[in-house]
Amino acid sequence: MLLWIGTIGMLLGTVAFIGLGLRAPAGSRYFYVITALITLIAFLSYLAMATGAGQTIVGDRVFYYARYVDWVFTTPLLLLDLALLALARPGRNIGLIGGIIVLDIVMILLGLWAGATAGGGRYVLWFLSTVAMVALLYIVVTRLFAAAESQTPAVQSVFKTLAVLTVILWSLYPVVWLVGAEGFNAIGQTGEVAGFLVLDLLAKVGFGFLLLTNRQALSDIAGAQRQSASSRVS
Ligand code: RET
Repeated sequence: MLLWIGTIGMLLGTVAFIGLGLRAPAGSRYFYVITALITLIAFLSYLAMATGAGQTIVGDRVFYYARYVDWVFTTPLLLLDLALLALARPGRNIGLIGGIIVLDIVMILLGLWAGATAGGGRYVLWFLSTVAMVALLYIVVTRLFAAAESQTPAVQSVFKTLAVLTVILWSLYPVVWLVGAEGFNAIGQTGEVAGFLVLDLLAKVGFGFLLLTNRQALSDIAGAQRQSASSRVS
């Protein structure tokens, strides 16, 4: 039931983002494509889990590995949205963007490995994954916040809202993991599914709405890019 709510929520998000994208401010359509892709991937992952696929038995619990397939693609795309908002010249910051994304993929893969492990060693892997998360959120808060200072007020404001939302929501994932079935099992399998459901809907659909309904910020970015492209030509 909860997994079906996730499936429908992600589908509605995808349809809404595509609809908004049809009326996107000129030159900003890529934000709509990236964000709709995030909810589309999550829709497929929730559909797999709701229909009984994407799961296996580890020890005495069900392990939904489909989540990690979703996250390994969608978390880099969320970070890409943030980086493209903060950085006036993303092309000149490939190292920074790549570094954040590599840390993110390491975080998800260590989490997948932790979840697939039955013994106590999974807590070591959980810890290493959390270290990667703290490092990547630290870079977002320092480097991307500093870079965003040179953007227009509308872009700065939406970037700050989304970055704070990201830091808060992402920090709760390892907590749900730890109290859920993968960890100490204090809230049980259902509690864990519910916890990740709320976080996934806020971090993907909530995030997407805040970003894609902010037409002023998106047209500022598209305008600035047109200007820097024409100044390079002349
Ligand atoms: C795991 C467990 C191991 C420790 C850590 C985790 C972090 C997961 C995160 C997931 C974010 C997912 C999002 C999905 C879609 O919106 C793998 C749970 C640190 C941060 C944002």
